[in-house]
Amino acid sequence: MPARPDTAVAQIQFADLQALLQRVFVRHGTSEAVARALAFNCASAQRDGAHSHGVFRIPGYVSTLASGWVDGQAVPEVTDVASAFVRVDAKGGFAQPALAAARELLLEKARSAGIAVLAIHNSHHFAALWPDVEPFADEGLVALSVVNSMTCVVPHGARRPLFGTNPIAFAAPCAGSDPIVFDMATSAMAHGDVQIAARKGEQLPYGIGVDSEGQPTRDPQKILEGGALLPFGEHKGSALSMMVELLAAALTGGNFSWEFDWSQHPGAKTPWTGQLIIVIDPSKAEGNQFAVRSRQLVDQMQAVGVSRMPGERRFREREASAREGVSLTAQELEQLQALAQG
Ligand code: NDP
Ligand code: PYC
Repeated sequence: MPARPDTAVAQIQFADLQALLQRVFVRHGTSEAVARALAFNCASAQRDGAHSHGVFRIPGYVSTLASGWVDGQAVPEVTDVASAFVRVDAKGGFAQPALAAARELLLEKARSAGIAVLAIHNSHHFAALWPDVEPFADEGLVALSVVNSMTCVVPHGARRPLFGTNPIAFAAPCAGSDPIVFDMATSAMAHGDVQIAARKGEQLPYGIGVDSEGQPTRDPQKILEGGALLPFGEHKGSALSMMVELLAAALTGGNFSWEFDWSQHPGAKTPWTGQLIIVIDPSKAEGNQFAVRSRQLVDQMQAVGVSRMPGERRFREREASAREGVSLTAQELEQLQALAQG
């Protein structure tokens, strides 16, 4: 039978997608707890149209688990270090279950001290970062997170790649609306989007990456095969990427983006690094008016012409998914069903 074209769209309810992904993860070697955390993250990204970190990532998770590079059964070890500092050793497993294991303690500390830090190390993060911070804003808190990834970005002014694509995610409550959330790679483009462009045979704008000779290229394949990405905004994005390496690796005890060697694990795709999350309780701030002040800021931004807030596209896609089901291609759905069984 000819393969179904990859353009046919399938709709699936969010809960069903989550359950299907959970079966895929368990079938390929994770514990139920790890599967739950990863499936929620991945299904949420697909639901919100964050396609570079939705079901597109599943083959990478599966090949990584098969390679023995990540421990899908790891049980994170949480340490209560100080009044506002929690440390988690993810034990070579994924970062999301490490966050889940420490979340209650982190919340308790943030509410009592006004601020708390969660430092995760010995962890693999292969996902969008906003699902890690947005739930804190839903509870009235402000959250900032950074994670470093794998060497593929040339620091501004350098000749060779060193940094990862190193995203920064931020979430804050806003009175009368969804929280304010942004989540952005500090590279000119996320590695996942370069892969998607290569798969589609599309050219990129200049300024995204270089080829193996360090020459500017618009060809995503050349960036992926021996080339590298550039930071966004030249020295400014480069400085932010450096900050992410410091906070996510040096401060947590995790690997810098260049410090791990996965060459003995063919199929390994998940960076083995660290993640930092800072949670602030704005009820401690002067006047306890943070969410109202957020609203005023958004209103003023809109008054001067901002027609699209960061996070707004995702919230719109989320509403559409709730009405019509989460979209993926028929081929992706068939692949997930096969992976859940075989
Ligand atoms: P984008 O450039 O697509 O978006 C970055 C942010 O800007 C989002 O919050 C987005 O909101 C917002 N935005 C986009 N366009 C506009 C606009 N025109 N006006 C106002 N706001 C806008 O994200 P990236 O490609 O940089 O990152 C994609 C994902 O990759 C992230 O989720 C990131 O966490 C993930 N990633 C993960 C890594 C890891 O190691 N785990 C490494 C690198 C990236 P909206 O969401 O509504 O579109
Ligand atoms: O898209 O750059 C990326 C990325 C790296 C690790 C996970 N996603």
